Amino acid sequence: MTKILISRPLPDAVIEAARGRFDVTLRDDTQPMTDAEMRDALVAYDGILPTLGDRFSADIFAQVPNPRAKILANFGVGYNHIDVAAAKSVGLTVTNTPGAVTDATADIALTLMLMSARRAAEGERLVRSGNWQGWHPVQMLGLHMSGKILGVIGMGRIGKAIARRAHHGFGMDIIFYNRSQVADAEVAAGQLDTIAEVMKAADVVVIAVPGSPATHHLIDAEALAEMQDHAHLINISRGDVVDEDALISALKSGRIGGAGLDVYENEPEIPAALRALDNVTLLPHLGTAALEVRTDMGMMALDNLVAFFAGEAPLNLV
Ligand code: 8YV
Repeated sequence: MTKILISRPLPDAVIEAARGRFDVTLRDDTQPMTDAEMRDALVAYDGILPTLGDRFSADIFAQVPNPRAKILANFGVGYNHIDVAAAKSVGLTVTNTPGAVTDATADIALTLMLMSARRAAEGERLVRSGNWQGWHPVQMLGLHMSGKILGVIGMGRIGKAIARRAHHGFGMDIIFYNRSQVADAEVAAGQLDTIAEVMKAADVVVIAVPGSPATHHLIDAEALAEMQDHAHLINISRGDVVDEDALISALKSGRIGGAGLDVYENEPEIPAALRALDNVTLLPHLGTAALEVRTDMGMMALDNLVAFFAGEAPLNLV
């Protein structure tokens, strides 16, 4: 029977379905795999279902040039933790789980947009502190989000789902930057030529590009400097797409209105300087954290494994 390693505990339904198809080893640890575990897994299993944080780097593959494993069926759409070119060079196929994550990730973007614009986390901290003195007309005034301009950086599946929600739910006008021309943005939306133009014009900017070496620090000090001083930056993609130090400076100096983050440069380490700021909302990478979504992601990863071992092309090749 085909031997599969699942690198983290997953929803029961996924494990059960996996056990019906494969000889499954479940790694009962919520922490990322160590280098040694990754090397051993490549030698001992036919397929691996890894996820965020399992850093299958070029180094790992260089140390296992003839792996028994033939597929890494990633749990999650983002696969920046896998060096795909190096994986392919030693004969591995890599798949991911797009589609399954889209709506939930867009929902978290909207959560952060509202939390940041309306100072929800700061307000919650105030209530919990016991120091709230009661309502008054000019207390904790935030940015009224309805009808404002949303700038989306990266108009892929998730960017479009965010734009739909913002436009139809909050009457926001949508502008966006995308590396290639987007023929169908699904809502009325203006594609601008540069990131700088979007940063300058938007009241809220959402980052929705995939993490990769090409998007590392795509949003740097220069890009942040284009933003209006009342504007908010939201990141639901990968932490290193935004230069975290530059963002901290922009927030500290009040250069921008606020930020909402679900992802960080060195998860789970969050700089103390960021945690100390009131004008930033910090979520612990909750993008897809709902049981049915995580189940769908697991089932999609399994479908990719099943297709691969049946000799078919998996639907979600990367
Ligand atoms: C996942 C995500 O839950 O799918 C992704 O890429 O960012 C998350 O929502 C997590 O990263 C596991 O892949």
